[in-house]
Amino acid sequence: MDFRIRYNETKQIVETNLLQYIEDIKNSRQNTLYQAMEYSLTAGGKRFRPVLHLEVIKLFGGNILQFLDTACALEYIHTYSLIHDDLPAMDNDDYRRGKLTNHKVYGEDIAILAGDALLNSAFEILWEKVKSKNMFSVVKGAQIIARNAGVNGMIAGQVLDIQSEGKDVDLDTLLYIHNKKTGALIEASILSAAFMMEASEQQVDALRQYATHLGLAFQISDDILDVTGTFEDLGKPIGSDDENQKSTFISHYGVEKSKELLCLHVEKAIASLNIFDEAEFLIELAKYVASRNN
Ligand code: GRG
Repeated sequence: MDFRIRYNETKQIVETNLLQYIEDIKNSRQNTLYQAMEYSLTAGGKRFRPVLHLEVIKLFGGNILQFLDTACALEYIHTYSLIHDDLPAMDNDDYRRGKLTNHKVYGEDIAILAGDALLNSAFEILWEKVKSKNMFSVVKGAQIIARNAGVNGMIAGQVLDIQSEGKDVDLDTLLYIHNKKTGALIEASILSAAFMMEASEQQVDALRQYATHLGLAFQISDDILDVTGTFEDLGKPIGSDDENQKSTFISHYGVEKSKELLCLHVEKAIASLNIFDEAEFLIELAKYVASRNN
């Protein structure tokens, strides 16, 4: 298995299908909203969460073409969170993925609404799946996405992240912020697939462990890249965490110790998969998180 080729193939399938759920508003009265949603949906990005979701579907022998809806819903939620995170009221960023941020192109009002619309569209997609499949496993999969994106998940992490700016937070708080802000949607991408494929309790527990360590590794690498990366690779200016006085693994541990922690979480993520016979891609994905440059 060539990891890169397989990743890019799955990513390509996601990208081909990403816009179909909002085609009905293209060239309608809501064309501006469509353009703003399309702008951020097609601005690039690794498609890490939908790829992860579809790879867990494959782990259980599922047909990924039947789960493109959930995969795209996850990318919609991720894209909404980035648009809102970039707003002047939050991180006030001008660039993302090498392009101007949504509000810089469409204005703050439309950017807020484009984010809202992406979140709502994600749940329209999920409700459509729940309705058409009428299966408890699909309800459980959709529920974990709602829960982990919500008040005890990504939004909770974002709130505490904002409230911690400029403060010297303790390690517990740092871990809480990052498990929620970044980890929750990564966990939802994995566990929604596991639930929909009717994984056993033991398999769900193993994947939950994997998700926790993968999420932390992803965040630590993000913090490291904010210090050691380049504008060309990241598509945004480096040093923004420091500028926004964010609590990060770098502010807490420094670069070298953060790199050690990153390796530790990648190792633990991989070890969590030992009950599966065919988890090679997920193992490679964890290693990729440690070596990524964007
Ligand atoms: C606005 C409710 C709300 C939440 C925002 C996503 C987020 C929460 C904040 C973004 C801040 C940030 C840099 C978090 C670190 C991890 C992260 C989510 C990075 C961006 O995700 P990638 O690397 O982005 O998957 P691409 O561009 O590849 O899609």
